[in-house]
Amino acid sequence: MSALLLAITGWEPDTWLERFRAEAKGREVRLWPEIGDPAEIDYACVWKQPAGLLATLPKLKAVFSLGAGVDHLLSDRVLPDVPIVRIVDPDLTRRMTGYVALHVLLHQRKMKLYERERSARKWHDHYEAAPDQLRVGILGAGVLGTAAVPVLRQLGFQVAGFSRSPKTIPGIEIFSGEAGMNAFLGRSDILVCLLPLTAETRGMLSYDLFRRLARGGALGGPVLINAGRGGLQVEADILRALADGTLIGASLDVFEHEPPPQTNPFWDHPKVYTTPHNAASSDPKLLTKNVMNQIERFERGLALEHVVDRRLGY
Ligand code: NDP
Ligand code: OXD
Repeated sequence: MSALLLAITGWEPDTWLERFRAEAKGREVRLWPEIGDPAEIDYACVWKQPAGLLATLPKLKAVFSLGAGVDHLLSDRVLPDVPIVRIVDPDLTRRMTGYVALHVLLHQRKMKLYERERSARKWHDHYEAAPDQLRVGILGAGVLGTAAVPVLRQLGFQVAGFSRSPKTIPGIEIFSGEAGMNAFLGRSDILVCLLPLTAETRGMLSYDLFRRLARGGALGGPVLINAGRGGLQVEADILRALADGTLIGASLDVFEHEPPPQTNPFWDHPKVYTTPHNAASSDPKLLTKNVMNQIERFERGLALEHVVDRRLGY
């Protein structure tokens, strides 16, 4: 018997179960907590799985995160020593590109101001900085960050990126290292964060970092867009920076606590757009095939793709 286990919390599991059953070609698909005999499970596909669960599966060959991020998975202290694979998929990537372009434009086009004026029935065309006057900085120039670059450039924005290791991406400057970080932040009017949450990146979006962003840019001050993880941001620092003008606006798709408590000030902050961690949602109708293709490759003796480096945490 060879079975695939789905262990999903925080998302509705029914469509995943239905899709995996349709795609799994004869393999039994089980949904946690109905795991049956643990020794029959070869593969686990997870989103925020219960801690300790994976270590109880003695024949496990690989674990698949049902999203691009794996912080939820790696926070389990007792993981078995098998490959951990994350989602890299054109659908998810396009969704994130759409989110990034949308939010960069919302800030460039002063949509908060127009929303306020609309509710006061005020008709006034304000000066808007042209895209080519604005410098977007992609903090985390990985799969998702890099994909947004050509779209932003097509819209006219000046774009640069930052990655942990030095790399080249044709047509844009990629910064890395501590000196690179200062230069990168100092040329960013709109900071788009698409970092993974790791021991190194936790709390990186702090007041100290916001202070190092570009001053005197065409928007009148810098803007933060975070679609990485809530643990990257220090929310008290974002509030302080918005209050004293260190930031003039923000778009937050992710939060320190999700869902944020009803008392969280971002719910109705006049300078902030919030969304419920859906910048790039995983679509079970498309991503189940992605995971099954990987399993087929693996069973044909080919290497799994997009395997996570546990030491780096992403
Ligand atoms: P990648 O692994 O492809 O890219 C991560 C990027 O971050 C890389 O450029 C990497 O550098 C850089 N990085 C990692 N650690 C550091 C560090 N300490 N300092 C500076 N840069 C660093 O991931 P993806 O692009 O696929 O996804 C990024 C994140 O987006 C996910 O981890 C997840 O948290 C989030 N996400 C959010 C979603 C949402 O709906 N809000 C949906 C999907 C993902 P290097 O290139 O050198 O490795
Ligand atoms: C992901 C997410 O990591 O949806 O894919 O957050």
